[in-house]
Parts: sequence; structure tokens; C-alpha cells
Amino acid sequence: MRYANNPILTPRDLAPSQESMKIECLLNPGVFRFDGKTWLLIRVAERPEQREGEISFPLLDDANRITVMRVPSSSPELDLSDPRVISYKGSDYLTTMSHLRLMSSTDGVRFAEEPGYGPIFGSDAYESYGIEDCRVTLLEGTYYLTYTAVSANGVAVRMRSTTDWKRFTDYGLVLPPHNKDCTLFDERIGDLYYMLHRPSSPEIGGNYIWIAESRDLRHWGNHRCVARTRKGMWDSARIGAGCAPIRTGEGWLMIYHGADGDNRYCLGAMLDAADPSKVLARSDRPIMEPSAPYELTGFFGNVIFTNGHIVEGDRIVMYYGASDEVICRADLSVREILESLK
Ligand code: MAN
Repeated sequence: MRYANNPILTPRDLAPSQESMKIECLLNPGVFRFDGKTWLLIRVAERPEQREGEISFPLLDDANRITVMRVPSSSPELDLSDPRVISYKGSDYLTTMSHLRLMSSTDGVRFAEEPGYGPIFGSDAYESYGIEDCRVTLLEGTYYLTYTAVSANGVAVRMRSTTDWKRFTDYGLVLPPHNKDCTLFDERIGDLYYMLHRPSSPEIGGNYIWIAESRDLRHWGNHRCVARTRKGMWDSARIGAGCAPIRTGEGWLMIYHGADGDNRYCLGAMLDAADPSKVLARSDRPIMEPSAPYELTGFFGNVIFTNGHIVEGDRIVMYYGASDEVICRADLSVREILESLK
């Protein structure tokens, strides 16, 4: 059920990271409990104020400072058909650059920034186009952040960890391009750690959900494909895992996003066996699809995308990005989702 006062956060609710920038979108928060509160780790996408006659977009330079690229908007070598991407002289850039912002709440709907918990920015050449869509997994007392690191080298998965949200350990790129939508499981299975991830293989294959395992959280192997896109269905073009799967009496319950050829993003569920590389059941129809006005129109309309929830008994308190612009909440029931998979 959608929260009646959605959206709970919009770009106007936060100040830009610096004066020259404007927040264009809030997207796809990681979600966790810490210090007795619910926290969101929000993807904040910014771009420079646009001037007449030119298109400008941000990049990190070699010294990790934000610089602005400017190109004449009349250039025949400029392709702006996708609001998320700028194609110029054969190279692709992002229209916005994302960083991650922490906000906390005691009631789960009113969120505020807290002094001492600063923003997280891209930190080197592998993150020069920004960092995005962070999953947060609490595993054996440590929070693991798995997020998308974007640069001219490609779209990859990076990991950091923390226990206090002030000091972070960097694991570097745990998966090379092209890969995103990575989440760790929140417990070991046997003596192995597991992650779900989403490599892309556009010529043969596609955008499928994979699983990998590790003994030390740094080196990942035994990659296996868990689920593929399905022709003619709501998840025909791309799929990707949400956050850590939920352990239920019937197996691992995973919420995932699926998009079709028209870039319409919905949510569905999969039930995996005790061996999480085996799918037992999967949503024929979405468990949530864009229908509210804020899900139908916005920066990139027709999008519901989640990578964070907390589970309280049967209740899944889920936070999601709508139309790549605002943040919303919906409460789901584990039992109802399991029923829908029968
Ligand atoms: C896609 C979209 C964008 C994102 C890039 C890079 O184009 O998901 O929002 O910035 O990929 O990850």
C-alpha cells in the first residue's frame, strides 16, 4: 500500500552540494536501521544551472573536483533524446552527477539530515560520473554499501563498509563493467557470503540477475545466472535485484525491478530455494506498477525502482524512487507477496 502523502521527499527538500549546482532528482535510496532510527541513503542527482545556447554537465576532474563540461546546444554531434544521458561526438556522459546523502527518521516518513553524517561523493577516476543506487546490507554487525560507480571506463560495482556511518573502508571495484544492481545477502549461507548482481551482455544474452559467492567479501566467484528477462512480459528488457533477499519459511524472497522495451519500470518478486541460485517462483504480473501521478510523470516517467526496505515481521516498509525524481514509501506484506507467487 502506497503511503497516502507520497512523495515523502522531493529535490526541493535538500540543499545542493554546492552553490553552482541544482538538484534535479532524488532517487533510489538504500535503507537501514541505525541508532534506533530508520535511515535513507539517497542518490542525489545534480547538474549545473543550464544557460541559454549551451548544454552543461558535471564531471569529477583528476583532483576529484567537480568541473563542468559545456557544449553548444546547436551542435549536430549532440544527442539529447534520453534525459539521463548526453551523447556528444561519439562519447556518452550523464546529464547529472549523483552523490549519496544520509537522512534519518523516527517515524519512517519525515526524514532530515543529521549533523556529523555528511554526504558521500565519488572518490576517484572510477567514479568521475558519480555514484548511484546504493544497497545497504547489515551483515555480522557491519554495514556494507554496494553501489554503481560510473565513469568513462564504464558502469561498475563498488563496495564500502562502515559501522558508524562516519568512517568507511573502501573495497574498490568488486565487479568490473558493465555491472550494477548489486546487493549482499544479510547472512552467510554455509560458510559463504553471497551477492546478487546484474551484468549486461547486450549482443548475446541480456540484462540478467546473477549470483556470486565469496569467502572474504573481496573476491567473488562461482558466478551463475539466476533469472533472465522474459519476452513479451513486463520484465522483457532488463531486470535487477532490489536489496538483500528476505529469508522466509518458504525460501528467499527477493523484490526486483523489471523494465520492458518502453523503459517502463515495475516491481516483482522471486522466491528462491534454500540454495538461492534456484528460482522456485516469480511474479507473472508486477506487484507494483507505475500508476500514481508522481510515478507516471517526472524526470524519467513511468518508473518505480527500489533498492531498499526494512522488514518488521510480516511488513516490508519499502522506499522507492518514482519517475527518477522523488522518493516514496509503500508498505507490503511478505505473506501477500508469497501468496501472489502461488
Ligand atoms: C542509466 C540510468 C541512469 C544512470 C546510468 C548509469 O542510464 O539508470 O539513471 O545514471 O544508467 O548508471
